[in-house]
Amino acid sequence: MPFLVPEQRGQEPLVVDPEEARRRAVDAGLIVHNDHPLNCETSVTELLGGVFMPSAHFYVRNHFHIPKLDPKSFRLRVTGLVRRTLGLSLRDLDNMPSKTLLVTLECAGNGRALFEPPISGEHWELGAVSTAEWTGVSLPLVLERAGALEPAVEVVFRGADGAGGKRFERSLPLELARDPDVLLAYAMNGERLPREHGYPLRLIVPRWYAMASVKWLTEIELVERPFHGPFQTDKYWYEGESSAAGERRPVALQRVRALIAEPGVYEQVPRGPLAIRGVAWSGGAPIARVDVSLGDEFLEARLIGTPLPHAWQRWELLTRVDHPGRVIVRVRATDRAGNVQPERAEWNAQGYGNNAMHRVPIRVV
Ligand SMILES: Nc1nc2c(c(=O)[nH]1)N[C@H]1C(S)=C(S)[C@@H](COP(=O)(O)O)O[C@H]1N2
Ligand SMILES: [Mo]
Repeated sequence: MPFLVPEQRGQEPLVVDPEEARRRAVDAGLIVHNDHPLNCETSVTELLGGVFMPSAHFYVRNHFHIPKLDPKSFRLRVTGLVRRTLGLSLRDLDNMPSKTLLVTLECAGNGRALFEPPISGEHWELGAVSTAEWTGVSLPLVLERAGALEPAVEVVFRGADGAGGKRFERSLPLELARDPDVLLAYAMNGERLPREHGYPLRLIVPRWYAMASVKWLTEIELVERPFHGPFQTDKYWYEGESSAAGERRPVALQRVRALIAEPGVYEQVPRGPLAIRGVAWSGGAPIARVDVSLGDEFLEARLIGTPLPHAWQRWELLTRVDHPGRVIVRVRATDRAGNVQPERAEWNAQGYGNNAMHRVPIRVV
């Protein structure tokens, strides 16, 4: 697929120079899977910075080139079944009450590379997940201002990115769009959104897999029928599972999951005290417990800090290893709704929701 250089104008949006975007990702130490469009993940050992991930280290998942939107002419259009059609400038949004939330985004394909038999699609290992502090306007405020009309059942969110007549667009049922924690975010970690992450405006849908969090958001349309765009109808379904007998289920909330950030894969650790640390999250409910095993039995890890409703939970286990040799460290998270991470996630044809227990082999010396 040919890409547009920034100077080209026409039907397709202006785009960020892909080479420049790739260089920025490489310089930040991201693992690049694809540069046209840019797709890159964080190394798992880096997930354990502070509570949030510096924006330059946050994974990037794009389906098209990065559109280059002009902040001066930018308008968020709110159309369809509304009493008043709106065209909100960035200043209009800045002048509305703002809300800041820590939210973990995870790509539904995170862990796809670990499914057996292998699945085509972006080969994410485990770093297509991160947490940031997002600031913006609560979506219901804008919906109220526009005034939803009675027959509306869904809200469609359109991104400015696309190619060949296809755009990235997804919908949410109107009741979900009325959740005050769904944000029209213009800032990430206290600064304007980087271009990669949706500048100047993106949706943030807490606790959902991140395909719902539409970047470069330029239009919101209220519609009276379920929406059927390709990113809604063809992609983001659990299908081909042996247990589901031909049924398919839409990908929605993030499944419960923990990752071990420390020690790293094949790390050599000296005999004696050993600290095992990582993060855990679930779209279903806050994390209730994290258990770690170095053999057969599981030991309960300590949860660090206050649990946040939409962001990952850091955890640690301080233990000992006294015998030299290979050890497999495994971790299993449980959320307060009782969802427990499985040993293996069920294979599905598009490779989504792989929340299998994370296993990290190490060597005790
Ligand atoms: N407009 C637009 N929004 C998008 C996408 C996209 O390609 N275009 N990708 C989605 C997917 S699949 C993911 S996982 C997240 C990634 O967000 P990030 O790149 O800020 O990490 O954005 C979502 N929003
Ligand atoms: Mo994704």
